[in-house]
Amino acid sequence: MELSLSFLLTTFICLLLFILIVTIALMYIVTEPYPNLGRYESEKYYFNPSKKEKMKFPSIHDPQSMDLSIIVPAYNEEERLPKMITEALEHLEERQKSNRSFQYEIIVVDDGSKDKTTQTALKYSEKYGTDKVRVLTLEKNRGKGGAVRLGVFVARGKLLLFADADGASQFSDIEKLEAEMGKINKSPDGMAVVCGSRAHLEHDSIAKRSLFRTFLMYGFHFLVWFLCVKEIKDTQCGFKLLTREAAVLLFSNMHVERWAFDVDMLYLAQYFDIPIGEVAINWQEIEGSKMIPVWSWLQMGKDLVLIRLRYMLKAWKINPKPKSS
Ligand SMILES: Nc1nc2c(ncn2[C@@H]2O[C@H](COP(=O)(O)OP(=O)(O)O)[C@@H](O)[C@H]2O)c(=O)[nH]1
Ligand SMILES: *[C@@H]1O[C@H](CO)[C@@H](O)[C@H](O)[C@H]1NC(C)=O
Repeated sequence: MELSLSFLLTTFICLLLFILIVTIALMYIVTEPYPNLGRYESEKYYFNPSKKEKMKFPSIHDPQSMDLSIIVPAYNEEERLPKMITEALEHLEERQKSNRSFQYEIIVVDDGSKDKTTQTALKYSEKYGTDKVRVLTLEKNRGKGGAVRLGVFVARGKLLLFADADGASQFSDIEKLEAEMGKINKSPDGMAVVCGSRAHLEHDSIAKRSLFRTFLMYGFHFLVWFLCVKEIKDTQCGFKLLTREAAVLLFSNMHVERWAFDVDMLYLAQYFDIPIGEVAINWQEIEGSKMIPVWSWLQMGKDLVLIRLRYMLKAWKINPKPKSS
């Protein structure tokens, strides 16, 4: 009796170990160790509507040639983009008026939209010139992370901000992010990340949300904290500022192109000991979010586990010196 029990137990443990080893082996076999940083040929150009010609984008590996690049990932955003971009342009133009040497650009990345996002954005290229507004139209939908990455790779700024097209954040809050950046960016290689944060609004949103959504929210926060990112309360806010050096390193190594890309990026920032700041910003819930709650929460949970596992097992490799392509 005793013998058979211990035998059963041993068999069970062996079986578990076997399954674990097979899973890890499979993960190694099916996982690409480095992210695919390739682009289609057409994604290396932007269109100048005034001259009606295609122009080649510069590279993130070139030296910086202006102060600030705003990268706006946009997927089917013809409705929401105009308000966001107008608000941004107003703010940036105002700033340029008070300081002539301040130079900026906005890069709208159309993530393979089915609507007229590109045409909508090109109107601003025409009005403000392609030195200020450029449109990168992706051949296929990649997901927000993939869209931001390709925007980063053609940016000229010393600082890079990515901002959602829905205008949920108040654009002028960028100055809060820059102020924090000034405080934490002390290293000689100039690497730092500042995240806009909605953590201070959590109490209000709990009042408005169903119990179930609140539960999902806390579950997600716990998983992020437990598995991947300990320093930041709100990893998902679509308003983040990076130095050029940090952007090259992080976006060349980021493996996730869909929702969990923020977590991947911050996980890597922690790995490289890049200082991370978090600043409370104003936020408005905007109609038309494309998230399907339960399904995307499940997917994000799965992504978080996989991110941690793949980096831990070194199935995903990290390249500390991304070379110029
Ligand atoms: N849903 C979705 N958004 C994308 C995609 N690629 C880029 N985006 C942009 O990512 C930003 C956030 O999207 P949204 O659906 O508003 O997400 P939420 O604000 O987190 O609810 C917007 O600027 C989108 O246009 C994509 O493949 N799917
Ligand atoms: C004006 O902008 C330039 C470039 O961003 C900056 O170096 C300079 O400090 C600014 N001057 C003032 C007075 O803010």
